[in-house]
Amino acid sequence: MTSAPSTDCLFCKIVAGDVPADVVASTDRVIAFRDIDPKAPVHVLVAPREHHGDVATLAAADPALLAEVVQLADRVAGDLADGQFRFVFNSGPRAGQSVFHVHGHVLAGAQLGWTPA
Ligand code: DGP
Repeated sequence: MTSAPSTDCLFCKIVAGDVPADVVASTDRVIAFRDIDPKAPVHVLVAPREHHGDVATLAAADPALLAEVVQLADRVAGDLADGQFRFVFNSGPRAGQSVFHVHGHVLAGAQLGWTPA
């Protein structure tokens, strides 16, 4: 998938500031904002500013950028919770992906269950 900004992409619009979001942390290349429909006391989405469709595509195109995404997730979990967190990438509609701009879900702030299916 392309890394060009997509006019149809919700998260490209959040990166551009065209759609409001509660941004909790950011770097030159990565942004972290609260999920609109939280599933845990801390539920933050961490995404590269560049458009890549899913995590495997990002890993192939720019592994250093994927590492930056993980590093910002760790920082968010330390800043907003106790540093312990689950980091989930849904990849494909059957796995639950609904926004096709790669993002990891930081879930933290509680004892988490393990019932994905
Ligand atoms: P996924 O289903 O893994 O692609 O995750 C997409 C997440 O994006 C989902 O948990 C809900 C969240 N989301 C959808 N629309 C918006 C929005 O406009 N703002 C924010 N902050 N989150 C959104």
